Amino acid sequence: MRNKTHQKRVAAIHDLSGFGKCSLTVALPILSAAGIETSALPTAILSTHTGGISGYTYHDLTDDMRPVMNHWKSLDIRFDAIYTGYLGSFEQLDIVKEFFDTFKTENNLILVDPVMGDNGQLYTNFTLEFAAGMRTLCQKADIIVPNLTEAALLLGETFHPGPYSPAYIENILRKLGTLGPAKVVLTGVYFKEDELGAATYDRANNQIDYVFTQKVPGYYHGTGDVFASALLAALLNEFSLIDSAAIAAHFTTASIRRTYEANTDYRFGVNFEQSFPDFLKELKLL
Ligand code: PXL
Repeated sequence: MRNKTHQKRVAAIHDLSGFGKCSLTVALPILSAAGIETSALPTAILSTHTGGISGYTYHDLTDDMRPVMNHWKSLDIRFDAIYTGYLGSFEQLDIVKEFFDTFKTENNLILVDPVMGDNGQLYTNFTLEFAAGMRTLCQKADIIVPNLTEAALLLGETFHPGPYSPAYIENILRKLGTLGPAKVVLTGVYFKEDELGAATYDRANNQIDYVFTQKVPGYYHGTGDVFASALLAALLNEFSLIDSAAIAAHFTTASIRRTYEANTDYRFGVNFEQSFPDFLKELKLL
């Protein structure tokens, strides 16, 4: 049963990229729309994200993160989930681990999106050394949401482009589960060229499920953040792992399709805002 009186609260630890929707400019509106209070701990402030746009400004906030954490602790703020994404420096991995140790309870959820790369490539500013550090952060998570590039980086394996076979995906899911998280949601999964989706793995009952949607041509920035934020919104609204992944996949695909049809620059992020009515209906909030 959903507790109607307790409003859930998330700590969102991501960068704030002013233009080019991703990270906090995606997480905040999506979680808020789903009725969830969201506190932001920015890891860096950029003029735009770093994907395909040159000349961006970058202000690292590593030195501010511990003071923010300590202030929140002094106020005895509790979180129903801690949601991490793009981290701006190696040292932030340690700070985020401290954040987990400080704010983890028996009932809350740590969701780590191990943002590092896509399409077989590391994002600008990321290294294989950082990937090894990210693996140690994933060990402390309840649920991780890598794409197939990030999964390969976490496992120290070579990235393979799709289409994939169920055996290949299931092997990756189980190996990611042995890193520590009880649940894994792997994105960028497809068995046929015209589909794209996600695979979910629940280590407790060894359950693997899939959700697929019709593939929209092109590659759009910030869609991993849209998916992970919508997934968390659904989980905190008490949907099951696979139902949450399906809700997130429908929301993300609808947002990509609208952006594709509007012929928007793929770097600017997707129009997820106009998918909110359908998203809220799927969440049974409308
Ligand atoms: O969406 C991932 C992401 C988040 N934040 C920043 C990025 C990227 C991907 O390139 O550059 C700053």
